[in-house]
Amino acid sequence: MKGVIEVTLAAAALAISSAATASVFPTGTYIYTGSVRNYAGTLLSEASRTTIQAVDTNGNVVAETQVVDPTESGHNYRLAVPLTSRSTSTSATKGDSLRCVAIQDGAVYATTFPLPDVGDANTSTNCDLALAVDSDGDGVPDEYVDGLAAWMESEGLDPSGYDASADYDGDGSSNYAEYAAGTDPFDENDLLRITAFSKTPENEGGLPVLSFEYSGGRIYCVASSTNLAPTAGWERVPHYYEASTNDPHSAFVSAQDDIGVKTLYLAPAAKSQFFVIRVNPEE
Ligand SMILES: [Ca+2]
Ligand SMILES: [Ca+2]
Ligand SMILES: [Ca+2]
Repeated sequence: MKGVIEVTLAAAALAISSAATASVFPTGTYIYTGSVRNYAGTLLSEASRTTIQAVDTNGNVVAETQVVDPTESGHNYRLAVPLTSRSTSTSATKGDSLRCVAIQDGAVYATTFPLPDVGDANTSTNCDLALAVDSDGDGVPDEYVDGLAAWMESEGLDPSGYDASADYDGDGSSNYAEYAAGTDPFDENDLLRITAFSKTPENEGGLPVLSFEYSGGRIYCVASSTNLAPTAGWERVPHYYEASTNDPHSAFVSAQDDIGVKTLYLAPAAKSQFFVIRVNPEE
């Protein structure tokens, strides 16, 4: 019997040691709740067969729920994100940036939504969502295209022939990219781009600094490459810093209806690097 007890203790010690090495432990949940409406403003019910997901900046689905019949307060979804001491592919941690993806009968809605940053464990936040319909599956909502009709006519284009892959103003940013970035597809001076680039003095770290104009309700990240060859691999820069703080951020999430110029400080990873700015990254 003594031998059996010793084996059991050894196994328990091993389990504790491997958990300590991984350093990930559950800390609770963070709840997003609110109303999901269609583009016309109608509250969705369980019959809509709509799934709401919380997706992290690496594209991992960390939580998922079904839209239900609205409660008296008008809430029809409740998304519980599992929290752990640090983020994993199936959990988040306080301060993480997540976005919401909506799926109806297997079809992904055209619009994704930045969710408010993950807050304290076992608290909740309200987040109302308005879904857009994309009948032709090109990633651009019908309602957005409808809103362009008058402009297209004035440009001599057939409003029924909107082409997401075309570049109506010839600024190098496709119509889809202009929709995603919230820029004007008929203004060649309006597109998502780095508008200023410099380095801090060497005695302040020699950090690359870039600025860009942002639109509301979007997630932005930076990717870098050591060369500009067509085969260049663009790797997402894992963190940036705000001018006033040393806190690392993995993505910049703009508030709904906000626009402005954002300046990011980056940690250099190579002697020579090229940078691009990306909006609503899938990964
Ligand atoms: Ca479309
Ligand atoms: Ca364009
Ligand atoms: Ca443009």
